[in-house]
Order: sequence, then C-alpha cells, then structure tokens
Amino acid sequence: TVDVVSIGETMVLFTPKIQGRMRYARSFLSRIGGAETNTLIGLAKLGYQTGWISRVGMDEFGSFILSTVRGEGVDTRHVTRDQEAPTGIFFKEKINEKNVCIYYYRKHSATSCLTPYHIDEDYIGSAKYLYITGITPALSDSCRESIFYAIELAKKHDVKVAFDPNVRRKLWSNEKEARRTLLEIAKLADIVMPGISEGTFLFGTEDCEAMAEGFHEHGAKTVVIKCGEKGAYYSTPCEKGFVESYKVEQVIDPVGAGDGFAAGVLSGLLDGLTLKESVQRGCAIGAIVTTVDGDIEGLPDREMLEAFISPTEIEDV
Ligand code: KDG
Repeated sequence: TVDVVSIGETMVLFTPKIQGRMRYARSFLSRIGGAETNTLIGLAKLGYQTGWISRVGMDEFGSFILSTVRGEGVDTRHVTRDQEAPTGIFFKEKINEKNVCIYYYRKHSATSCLTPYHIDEDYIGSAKYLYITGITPALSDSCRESIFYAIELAKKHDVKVAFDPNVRRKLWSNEKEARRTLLEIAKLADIVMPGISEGTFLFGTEDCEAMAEGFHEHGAKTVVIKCGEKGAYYSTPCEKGFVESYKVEQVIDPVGAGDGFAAGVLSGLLDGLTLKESVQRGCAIGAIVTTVDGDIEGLPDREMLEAFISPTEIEDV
C-alpha cells in the first residue's frame, strides 16, 4: 500500500550557470523538476510511502530521473519507458533577479504518450490519496484520459483525490478548454489547492472567499488557496480561516514552493492534524523550499521542519 500516489511528467531541468540571456550560457547545471514528483519527494522525506506513475524515455535523461526520484524514496515501479519518445527537458533562464523564463522541450515526450493502459487499478486502489495537478491533463489527449481514468478508479476504491490546478498557460492551446478541464477535475476532488492567481484565472476574482465559493459551487469540498508570502486561506462547508505565512530571511528560488505546500498539507492530513494545522505545515514547507535553489533540494525532513517551526536557542558552552 502507498499513502499518496501521483501521475505526471518529470523532466531534466537545465539552469545556466550565468545570469542573463541563455544564448550566452556555455555551461548548465542539470537537475530534475516536475510538480508531482516534487510533492511526492516532499512526502517521502517526511517518511510517507509514495508512488509515481509516469513514462520516461529509454534514454539517459530517463535513467537520470528514475534514479533520482527512486533515490529520494519514491516508488517508481509504475513508471514505464518509451522506446521511441524522448524524456522531456526544460530550461530556467534567469535574466535578472526579477525576470525568470521557462522553456519547455516536452512536446511528444514519453510522458505525453501515457495512456489509461499504463494505470494499474490495484495500485491506485491501495493508496490513501491520489494527487493530481493541472499540468498532466494539458500534456496530451491520452494524458487527460489517464487522469480522468485514475480519478474514476480512486472514487471506486474510496481513495481521496487532492488537486492542484497548477495552470501552465504555455501548455494549453485554448484558455476555455483549460478552464473547463480544470474545473471538471476540481469538481471530482476532495481537496483543491490552487495558487491565488490560478483561482483568479478560473473565477475572474482576486478575492479568496469568492474563489473558494466558486470552487464549492463546482463541487469541491475542501479548498485551500495559496497566497504566496501572505499565507493561505482555507474553506470547507463548516469552517474557514486564514493562516499567516512564515517569514524567511531571503527568497532564493520560489519555484517548487507550491508543491512543497501540497506535501505539507497532505502530510498533516495523513497525520490526523486539523485542516488548519495541516495548512500551517504547508506554509512552513513552502517557506523552507524558497530558501534553496532548485525544485526539490529545499524540501525538509521531519527534523528540519521541526527546527524551522520551533527553533530552539543553541546555548554556548
Ligand atoms: O511546480 C514546479 C514545476 O512547475 C516545475 O518543476 C516544472 O513540472 C513542471 C512543469 O510542468 O512546469
């Protein structure tokens, strides 16, 4: 059995060693990045059993991703390899502190060839949560079908569905289609965790309460809205509230904070914490992740998380 299972694409992430336009970069750091594995790795670091369903190429990048994700403690037995389609890659160009561009090379990638055939009913059925993001249904028709099939299996086996809409405009050819698909998944989810700008994209309002209502009207039971450095708003038919964020000395790289946040919320719920306490844990992990460069490198283990939430004075001896 697994605590949380997820389906999605992980790519090799190349970052130029210099700031500025990438055409002038001559050397790159290579790491991995993928919203779903970021969250699964975050959970694995806290001691949960997690499983990843995906497809990578039969190439060196596929091997790199598999050994990294497996090395972080995530079960990769349900990741298949495509003989023809390559593993996706992407680049993060830092033009200056405020201006970062993402370039995807993932069209027709191995993950976009994922189909419902690659999804194992018993595996999904053995989980406590199925974690979905809005990235996977945007990759291809067969990926979208796979997501709806996995949700159907989760419902059949009483597995809770958690959903982060994770809007990536570059991946959708049509905004209307994006909204329709994401709201359809939200409707089927037990818990929805959008960023505030995603709530605005879906409901055309910047007000957390109004967007939470929008999600509730669409059938989502629990809504948690991430408001960046301000904190997070949570809402169910019985309770609502706002949790302040944790302050950090310096934000180094905010990418991956939302995925860390999801790991925190899900881990809290798995530990039997209240929704508010789980959201507080999400805020803590989101904040920690921003202090380290890279998507997964900043995800804390229990000890680091404890030390961040309740720092103890170190006495001089
Ligand atoms: O949440 C971080 C992700 O956006 C990043 O790792 C890349 O998964 C990714 C994507 O598809 O954009």
